[in-house]
Amino acid sequence: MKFLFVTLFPEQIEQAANHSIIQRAVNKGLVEISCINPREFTHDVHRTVDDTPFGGGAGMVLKPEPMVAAIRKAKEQLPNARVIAMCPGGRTLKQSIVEEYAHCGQDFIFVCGHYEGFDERIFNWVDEKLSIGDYVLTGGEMPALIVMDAIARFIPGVLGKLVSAEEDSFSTGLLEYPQYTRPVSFEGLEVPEVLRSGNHALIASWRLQESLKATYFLRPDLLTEEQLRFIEKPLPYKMKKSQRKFWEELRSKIAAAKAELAAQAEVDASKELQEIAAKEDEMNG
Ligand code: 4G0
Repeated sequence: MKFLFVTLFPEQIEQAANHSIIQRAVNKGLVEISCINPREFTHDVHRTVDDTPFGGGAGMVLKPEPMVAAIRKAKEQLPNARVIAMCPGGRTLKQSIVEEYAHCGQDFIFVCGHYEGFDERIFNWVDEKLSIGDYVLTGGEMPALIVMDAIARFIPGVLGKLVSAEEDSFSTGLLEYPQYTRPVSFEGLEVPEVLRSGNHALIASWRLQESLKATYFLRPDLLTEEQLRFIEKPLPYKMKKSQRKFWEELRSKIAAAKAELAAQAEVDASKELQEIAAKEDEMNG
């Protein structure tokens, strides 16, 4: 898969491409990375790429002529590419978008901006605006590199043989379950017994329960209606015995975790009261 970056700072891209997994992918010929610098398409002595905004306001705006000339050149080189402009106001990236990109069979042109953004007219040469999250950075290069990295993981051969991006927790739509490696006991903290049992069905069930539990507490917005209903409401009657056991176990896990959180909150509150009392004593001599 080919990735072309339209950027005023190609060194930033080249530097990132010379590291670990992405570099290996490039060396294996699985990924091709190149850059086009809009500054090469300026004609004045100062090689001007930006200017002050019409209507006033702080900051500079990227001029349309060099940007569009660079995008045109990029499209000549990758005629089958999707042209994506990295902007804070774009559609927010998530794993399902990454998967769609990875499987669409197209190459990618990332248009990276700086300053206060692009002249609006360049978007006539762009397929979509994309953001990696609700924050503003000094340039679109890091966001574009993040998008490339996320896509590249899906190209067969980029990750190790035994790892598959398709099996990522996020591709299941849930948060990841806890992982452990040797030693079995570390500073008094034990690896859960079930993971050492060798019972693969039990392990799979434990992992799914842990993923569901973590998602329920931290990102309930990721759960489907059905998953939420199963977790929160008493179980419906028609269900296989093993299935019923799974959800009952999960519900009791969640109840235990909730009780632990509540107990901790109580401890924290009483600590705080003690501290306030101690400070008052101090003040009153
Ligand atoms: C375009 C993307 C590009 C417009 C780019 C800034 C964050 C992201 C840039 C602006 C970026 C992101 C309007 C400030 C360059 N920062 N969240 N900075 N404006 O993906």
